[in-house]
Amino acid sequence: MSATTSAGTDSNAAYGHKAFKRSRSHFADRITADGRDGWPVEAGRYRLVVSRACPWASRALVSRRLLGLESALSLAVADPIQDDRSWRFTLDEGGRDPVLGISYLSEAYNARERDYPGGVSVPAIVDVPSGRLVTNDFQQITLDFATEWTALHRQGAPDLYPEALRDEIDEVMQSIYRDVNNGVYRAGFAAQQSEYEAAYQDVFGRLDLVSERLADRRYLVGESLTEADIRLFTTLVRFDAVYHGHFKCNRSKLAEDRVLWAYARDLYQTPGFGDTVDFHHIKQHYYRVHTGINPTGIVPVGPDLSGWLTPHHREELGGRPFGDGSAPGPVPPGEVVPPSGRP
Ligand SMILES: N[C@@H](CCC(=O)N[C@@H](CS)C(=O)NCC(=O)O)C(=O)O
Repeated sequence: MSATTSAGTDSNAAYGHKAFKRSRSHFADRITADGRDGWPVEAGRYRLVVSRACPWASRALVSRRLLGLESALSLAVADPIQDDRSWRFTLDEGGRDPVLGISYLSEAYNARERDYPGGVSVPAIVDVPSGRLVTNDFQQITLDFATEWTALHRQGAPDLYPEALRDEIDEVMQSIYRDVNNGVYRAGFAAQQSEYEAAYQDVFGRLDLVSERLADRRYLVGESLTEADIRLFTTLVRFDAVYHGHFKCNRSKLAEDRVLWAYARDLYQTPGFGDTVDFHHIKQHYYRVHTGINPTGIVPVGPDLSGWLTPHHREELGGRPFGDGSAPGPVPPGEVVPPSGRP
């Protein structure tokens, strides 16, 4: 089996000498309460396809859990190792997603647009009755979960994108996206020394600022969890396992920054965050798929994950994790991350 990816967005830059550039999501239809793009919010109609390795897809996993959308929006988890046809359902019996009946996510892309030339990416939402991809717009999917899927939210779901705080949330997310979420990729896939060094400076310059911001406040914006925390978390949780080594973001480890490490552990231990994370999938994907930057495909044994479960003491800063709401219930039985992926 080939361990290289298809014309993927995350992996291509390392092979040419062009700067890493993230492509825009091609399918940007939105699933909304009023169905204006032809895709109304409807329980049981759509399937969320993720890889637990992927930080962009993991945003959707966290948000879906926090909002209690699990029974309304079913979940397909792809094998963390893509082959030359990209994401596939080899973790499922017979190598097929049991609901969509397909072996490769590309089949849903093709059902939507024949011979689509771009990369096949997760997260993706597929319309179950027609088998067609609806959206792979990772920036919009979670915002729509928070604001358009409200009729299907669980009782006690938090407001992850409160109107009064949107400007501040957007501003914080924008700089974190540029310098941190995507910054680690720019460092990891840099094809020139100068490009790598610039990205490295961006990553740690921003993390230092974020660490200062979080020194005396529990969450990034306001006093409760928001979309901004979800987006920072999905990068922080991967930091020591893959970005520090594989992407050469190695000035320091997350675990060496007192504030960020406590913040990340606080979120990890909050229901809806850590229970979506599979460290095994994360390491397998990055180290085995990106053969341009790790040609041997050897997956490191470390780091020791036991620290993730240690006390963080962030509750002393106050804050109300779920605002007026409450924590989500247990993970649905079929979605529990196996012990191999947990600390
Ligand atoms: N949809 C977005 C972002 C999502 C994304 O990049 N996901 C990665 C996984 S982390 C992916 O599926 N990449 C496809 C590939 O590398 O083949 C894009 O097109 O840039």
